Amino acid sequence: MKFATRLNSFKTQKELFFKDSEKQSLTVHDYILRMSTVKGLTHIELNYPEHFVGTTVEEIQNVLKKTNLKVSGVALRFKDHYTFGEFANPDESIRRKAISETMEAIEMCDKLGGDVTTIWLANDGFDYPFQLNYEKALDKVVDALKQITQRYPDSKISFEYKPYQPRAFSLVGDISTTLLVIEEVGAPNLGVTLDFCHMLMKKENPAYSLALAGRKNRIMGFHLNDGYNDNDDGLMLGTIHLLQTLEFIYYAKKYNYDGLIYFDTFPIREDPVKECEQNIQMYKALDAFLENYGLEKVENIINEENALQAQQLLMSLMKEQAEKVH
Ligand SMILES: [Mn+2]
Repeated sequence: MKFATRLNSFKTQKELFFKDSEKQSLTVHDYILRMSTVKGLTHIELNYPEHFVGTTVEEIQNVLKKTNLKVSGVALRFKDHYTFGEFANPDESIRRKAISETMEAIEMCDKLGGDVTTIWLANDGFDYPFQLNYEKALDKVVDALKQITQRYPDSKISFEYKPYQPRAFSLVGDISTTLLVIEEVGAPNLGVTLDFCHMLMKKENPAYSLALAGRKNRIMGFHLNDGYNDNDDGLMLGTIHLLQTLEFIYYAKKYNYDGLIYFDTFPIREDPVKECEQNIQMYKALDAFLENYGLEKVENIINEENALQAQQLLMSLMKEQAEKVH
């Protein structure tokens, strides 16, 4: 299994890892070295352009050589000029800048040996009724994605949807709209990244969203975490929605997902190294439970369409863990 997590999580709790004298001048390289102390972490994901400011691809490669970590991919972080949108920005020059920044990110991803470039359009959306021409905006997003996917047909490009924040409504904010856009773009190298908190925010059942993406053969990335539904809380895996997390992992196995498992969590008061290790442990424990229980047995339960039996799965999980303790 391939596990990655957020580099920016490793900027907190500095005193646990860095010396006082180092704290003033920390760079992406220092954070990568800190990430390399996480047991079980195999990959890192870098934000573009954020993590490439003041460094080069060669320097990042040199730091990675000192560790056992590889680059999983690059994620777009549109900042500064993009308050009014990225691919649907009303100003054509800013829109073009968003498209060219995405292309640069894909090239960086390829140079670093990454697998997937992830696009999250933070600002393409609206806050008020009568504020946006929906069809025109969607046309612009589809057109941008067509340009990008056609220019890099051998690179995997994934769309991460989020229903709101920072906008009141995202233009592409749920699984169905994402799959609609992907179908309109019509490129085989475009897929979807499923973020657990984003799905909860939209009141989607995460495993159902995964099944829909799987039905269209568009699963490209997972961002796992947990939260209290209406906010992008970025809590530890399985802490709030344990059974839905178990169901999500079951469907990941059913669709033979072998891509990256990225923990999009925000440890602020926790040691980020231990927090990440615990996310990996949790994923592996839930995965191992499903293996031991038997995927066929789980499928039989699903086919029974019986809620009482489904609840027994949770009882079995608790029992197995309790037996391990004794
Ligand atoms: Mn995410």
